[in-house]
Amino acid sequence: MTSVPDLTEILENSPSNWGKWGPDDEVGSLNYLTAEQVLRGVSLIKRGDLFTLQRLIGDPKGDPVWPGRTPATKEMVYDESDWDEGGDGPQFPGGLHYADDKLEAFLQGSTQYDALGHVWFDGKIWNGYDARTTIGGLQKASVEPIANRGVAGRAVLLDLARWRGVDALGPKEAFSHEDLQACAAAQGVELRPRDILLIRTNHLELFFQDADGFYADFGEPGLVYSPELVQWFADMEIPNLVTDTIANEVTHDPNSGAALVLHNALMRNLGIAFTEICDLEKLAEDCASDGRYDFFYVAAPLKIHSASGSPVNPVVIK
Ligand code: UVW
Repeated sequence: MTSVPDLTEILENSPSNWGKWGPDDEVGSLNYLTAEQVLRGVSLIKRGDLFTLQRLIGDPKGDPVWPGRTPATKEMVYDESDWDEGGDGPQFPGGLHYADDKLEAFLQGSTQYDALGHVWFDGKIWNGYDARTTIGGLQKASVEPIANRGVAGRAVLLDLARWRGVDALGPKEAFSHEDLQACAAAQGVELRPRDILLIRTNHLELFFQDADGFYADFGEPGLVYSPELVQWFADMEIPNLVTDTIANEVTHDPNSGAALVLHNALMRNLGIAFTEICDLEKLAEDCASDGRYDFFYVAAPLKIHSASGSPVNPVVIK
């Protein structure tokens, strides 16, 4: 069995943005999305059509989650049956009845923003904070500062599945930043510095067709690590990577065998925000029909204290 190098070795000379926005920074490359960038995004609103990118939580067809996580469960606390004879529905003057329900959910178990402190190696999270600050809840680089800040700017959809002429990318299919550039060129859209990148693979379609098969030899398609790719993301000052897969990158690096290398190279080291498990289908249909792949993107995860991620329903306006 060949041994897998550890992330320390793989990313030894990888670029880092630690300290770039000061010793207390917790939002990383989202700092690139200045007011000027927000207005650049807003200027792309031409028709006023909205696209929401969140997948349904509690989808009757199933919720795709990272292996080891479980889909959210929703439970009714009160419904009309609680006011049947013998029921324990609270009695209010005037006869009010109401529905209440609660959710038990992995914060990374649906469309979500990862906190920058979500992944690490070598005992350090984003900006060099000690990984022990994650114990009992993230004291540093939780999702809270991202939620307080919000995210908005020009975004570009890179429809990798359509560009490769397939309905959906298959397991472990890798692509590079050069593929992103070629896809953009084929779509007739320019990739500019500080763009939010949305990548469509439609891979989760395979989960909805056959969930057992999807998990049997789990390996998602996605971007694959190379020093050149990481440098390209750094040079382009990409603030946010948004995809329709569970983990935004090829699960195991086909070259080294290491898991989730880009979570570390892009999120931990460069501070790029990751948004995962999006539904890009309606947006992709629209882009294919009007030929316009750039638009305004806006999102804010939920404000959850010290959390490593949070559900979100990003909105695109064309
Ligand atoms: C893991 O970190 C395992 O996955 P994700 O980023 O998809 O939440």
